Amino acid sequence: MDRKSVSVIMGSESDYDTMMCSEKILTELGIKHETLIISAHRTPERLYEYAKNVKDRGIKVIIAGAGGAAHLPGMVASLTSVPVLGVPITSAICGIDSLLSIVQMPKGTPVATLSIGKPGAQNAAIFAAKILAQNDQDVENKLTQWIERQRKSVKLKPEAH
Ligand code: RP5
Repeated sequence: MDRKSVSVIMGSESDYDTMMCSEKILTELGIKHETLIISAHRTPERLYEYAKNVKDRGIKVIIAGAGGAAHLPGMVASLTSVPVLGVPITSAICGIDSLLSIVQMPKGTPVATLSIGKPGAQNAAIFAAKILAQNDQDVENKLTQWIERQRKSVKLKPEAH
């Protein structure tokens, strides 16, 4: 499939160090994706245009990273039926603000919220792959192989023993 199926968005270029962890896993799984900076409070028009068109462009899952007040994932989710996976970016208060902001969406506009920082960005990509795998055998196969490699990488004992 040539079309990009996952959109990775973030509120600032400063989020990219975290969000590149999503990109890395999507690439490993052969999932075509795009990466964009969309600030909910600095570029609201860009946010609106993006969210209104994202489904028509064939995007199946959105991974949205944001820090601080972190309203990007929720705002995008309010404008599209494409599922949004939120990644709280580490902030001045360790990302607790970002986590609570994203996870505490009021009823009616859900954002599936991952853990803070790079582990969350990685898991968001794996979760996106699991969603896509429901209708894509190639993604299912690559994901199964990826999980198997992860399983094999865990040693039984620490190196020193
Ligand atoms: C949020 O504010 C971004 O998602 C970022 O995590 C945070 C800080 O942005 P910068 O001041 O680094 O641009 O909008």
